[in-house]
Amino acid sequence: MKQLNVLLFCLTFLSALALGPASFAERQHAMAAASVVYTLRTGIAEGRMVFLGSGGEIDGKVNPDLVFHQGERAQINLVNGEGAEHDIVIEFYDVRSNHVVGKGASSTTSFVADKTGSFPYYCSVPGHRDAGMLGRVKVEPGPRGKIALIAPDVSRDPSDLPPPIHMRPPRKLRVDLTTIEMQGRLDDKTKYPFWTFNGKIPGPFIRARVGDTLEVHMNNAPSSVLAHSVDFHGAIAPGGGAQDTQAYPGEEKTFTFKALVPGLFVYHCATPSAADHVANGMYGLLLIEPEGGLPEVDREFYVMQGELYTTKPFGTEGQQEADYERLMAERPSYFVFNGAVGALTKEHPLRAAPGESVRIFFGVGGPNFGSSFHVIGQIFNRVREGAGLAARLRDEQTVAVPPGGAAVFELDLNRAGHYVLVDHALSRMELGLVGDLIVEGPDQDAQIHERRPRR
Ligand SMILES: [Cu+2]
Repeated sequence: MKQLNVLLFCLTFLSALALGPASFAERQHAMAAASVVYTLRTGIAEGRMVFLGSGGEIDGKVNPDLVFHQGERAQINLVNGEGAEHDIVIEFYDVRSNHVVGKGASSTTSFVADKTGSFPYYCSVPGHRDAGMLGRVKVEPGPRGKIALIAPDVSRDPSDLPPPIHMRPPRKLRVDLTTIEMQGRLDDKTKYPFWTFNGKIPGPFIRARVGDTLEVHMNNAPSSVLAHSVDFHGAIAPGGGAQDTQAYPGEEKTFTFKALVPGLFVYHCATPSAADHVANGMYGLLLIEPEGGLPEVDREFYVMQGELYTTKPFGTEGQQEADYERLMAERPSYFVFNGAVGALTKEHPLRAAPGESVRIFFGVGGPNFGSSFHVIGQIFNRVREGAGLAARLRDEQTVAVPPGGAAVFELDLNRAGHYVLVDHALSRMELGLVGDLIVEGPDQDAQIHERRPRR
């Protein structure tokens, strides 16, 4: 999973040029063009304590060779797979990671691979190197070749949500969530190692009514590297269920809660670092309908916004990887609706007909940036948020939705045309954040510029 990365340090390079003549070595360093990421998991194999490769070419290999090309920025993620204390050391490069203490703990270390050769990496906890935790870093001369790109669509179709509940007594509902780490299409020619609920972003739209009891089955796929969990903002319980649902790869956890408060609520993975899990795609919406449901509309849609932090700039083709430093600095490289660039334009635009009323369940996964949600060419006739999802706002142009927040937007469509979903912080359009609402058919002349009855 964590494999090839090429990150241009343009600014460093430009500033190196601006500073005038520098030594060849300094310029080489400034031009250190590339970042390559490997993930190692500690474990036991053939009765020995070892590092196990995780993802990509090294997946499942014992003490794999970590191959870099000269000048690449090397990043090694270490995940504690069995619980003993470990670290990773590469003496030649003076690299020492933080110790990972306890199962599931992780650390990241990086260096510039500027000298070619073969160098040992090992665990420096006394006895562990001799017990088997020893491998090799290989730094090869010359640039790395291009990689093939085939990755599935991870974006959820915004029309993929359950129908309204209407009138029925409260009952018990079973909710199945499976956490899946997978390569997916981030852009036309770019893939990314997403973490998902049920293989799509956002996760499944969960629909209940007030008074229902939700029995959540949280399965962490056996192919996962990390622990995952789920925190329901609509569950009034410690952590929203996050403590009860922490699941290691291959485990199932259950958590039951009663839907006490009607509203539209975000759910998300809450395994540390939660920001990392959310940025990688682990969020979704839970609707708890008030008794009797919401007023009927012609169409409903499900849209969520999030941002990604990648090792290479927006628009780079090939393999992208998560950049933890950018995440901590809150410097996103992509903003997306429903998980990927083009999710709501090329892949799954919203479609409706003139004369129809549409409802958009809109939430922000984030993890760090809210949305100034706006539809170009439309005014929100009704906006529902807070107490009982009453239409608190009417005829609004732009509405702020914070990270971990959600609101219901209703539009009465009269005129055919192409309308555009945006965050009105419009720079984000250039970083992938745009969706299409395509209204096709004859205009409803009688309705144009007329009000529908108040709901
Ligand atoms: Cu997670």
